[in-house]
Amino acid sequence: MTGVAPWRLRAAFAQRLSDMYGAEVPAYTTLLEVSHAVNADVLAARGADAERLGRIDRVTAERHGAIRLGTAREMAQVACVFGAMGMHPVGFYDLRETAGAVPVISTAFRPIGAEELAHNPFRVFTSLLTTADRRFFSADLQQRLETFLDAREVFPPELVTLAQRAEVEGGLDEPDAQQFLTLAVQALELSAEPVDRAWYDELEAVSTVAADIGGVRSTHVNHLTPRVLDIDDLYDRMSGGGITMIEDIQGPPAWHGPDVLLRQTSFRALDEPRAFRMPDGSVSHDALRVRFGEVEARGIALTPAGREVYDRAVADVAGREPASAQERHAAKVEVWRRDFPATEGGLAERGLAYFSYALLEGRVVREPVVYEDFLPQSAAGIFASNLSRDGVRDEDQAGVERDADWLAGALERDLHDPFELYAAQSRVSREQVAAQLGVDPDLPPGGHEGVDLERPSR
Ligand code: OOG
Ligand code: NI
Repeated sequence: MTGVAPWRLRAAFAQRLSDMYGAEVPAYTTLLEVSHAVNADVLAARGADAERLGRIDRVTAERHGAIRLGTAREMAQVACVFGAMGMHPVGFYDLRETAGAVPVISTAFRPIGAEELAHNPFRVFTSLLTTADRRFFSADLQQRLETFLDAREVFPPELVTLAQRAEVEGGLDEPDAQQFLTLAVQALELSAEPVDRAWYDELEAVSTVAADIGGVRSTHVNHLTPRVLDIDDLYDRMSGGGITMIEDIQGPPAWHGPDVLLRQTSFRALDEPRAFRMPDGSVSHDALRVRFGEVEARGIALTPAGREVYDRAVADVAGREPASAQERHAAKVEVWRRDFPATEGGLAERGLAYFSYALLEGRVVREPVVYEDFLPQSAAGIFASNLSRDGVRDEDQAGVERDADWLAGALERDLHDPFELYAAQSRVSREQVAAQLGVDPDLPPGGHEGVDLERPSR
C-alpha cells in the first residue's frame, strides 16, 4: 500500500478535529494557547528532564477526544472508522456505579504499539448508553429510546465502506483518504438540526448524558483534551484568566515524587446556542450546556500491584470525607507520601510501575512507560462536575450486566487489556537488552552488575 498510512490518517484526523472544535468552542482555542505556553515554560525551565515522559513534539500534538454513542451498531461502526486510523479499543470502564450515576460503559480507541504512539498518540474515550439498564430507563422508555436510536444514521455508509477498505488494505489512496477524513470529521460536528424539546427534556429528567446521546439524531465530539507538562500551572493560569475551572484536579496529587497515571481537570461546560422544535411545531432558540474543555497531564503506567496501591489510596482519601478541594488535595498528598515510593527506582524495585530498558553507550538505561489510558474514578468526576444535575438511578431495580466481553461482542473485535499492552512493551525491551548483553532476560535488569539504570542526564 503506497497511499496514506493509518497513522497519517490519524494525525490528519486529530488536526482537522481540533480545527473544527476550535471553531465550534472558542474557549478550546484559549485552552490550547495556555497549554502551549505552559509546555514551553516547562521545557525552558527543566530542559531534557521535561521530556522524560514524551518528546515535546509528541506532547504538543497530543489530544484525546470524547464521544458518546447510543447503539452497539454505532460502536461497531466507529470501531471500523478508528481502526482505519490504527486506533484499537483498549480497556473497559463502567461509569454507572459512580456517584454521578452516568448510564454508560466506555472504552478508549488508541494506537497500541510504541512506534504508532510515537507517530501520533491520538485517542478517543468512547461511551455507549446502557439503554437496557432498568435502574435508569423504564421498559417503556427503553423501547422508545432504542426505536429512536435504531432509526438514526450517525456514520454514513460511504464512511464505513472507506474505513473497512482502509483496514483491509492498510491505508487509502490520496483522494479516498481526503473523502474519508471529510466524512469522519463531519460525523462528529454539532448538528444544526432542531432538537425535539419534549423528547430531550424527558431524557434529561433521567440523565443529562442520556439526553445528550439519545435526544438528538447525530453525535458530536464532547471535548478535546490537550496534554500539559504542568497541570497545576495551567489550572492557575486559566483561573487567573477568568475561566471557571471545576474544583479539583482529578487523579494523583501534585507532590515531590514521580507522576503516575493521569491527572485531569476541566473548565465548566459552556452555553451553546441550539435550535429546538417545540411540541406545537415551532422552532425556538435556547442554549445547552454539555460540552466542556479538559486538560490532562500524563505519568507512568502502573502495574496491577501499583494500581492496587492507587485504588486503595483513592478509597482512603474518599473515606476521610474531605470537605473542600483543598482538604481533598491535602489528604491525597498525605496518603501519597505514605503509600508511594518517592523515586522511579522505588517504583521499579517494588514492581509498581512499568519501565522499558535500552542499551545506551554500553549501559542499561531505564525509561518510564507512559500511561496511555483513562481512570474510571476521574472520568466519573469529569462527567459529574459538568452535569447540570446527577442522574437518577433507581436502586430498587436490578442493573443490566455489562462487562469487557459484552463490549468486545458489540464492537465485533478484540478489546485489549491495557496491563497486557504495557507488560508486553516492557518485556520486549528487556528481551532486546538481554540479547544484546547475552544474559538471561528473566533477570531483573537492575540485577546485572555494573548496570547504570539512570539516564546519564539524571
Ligand atoms: C467522557 C468523560 C471522561 C476522561 O478524560 O476521563 C473523559 C465524556 O464526557 O464523554 O473524557
Ligand atoms: Ni476526557
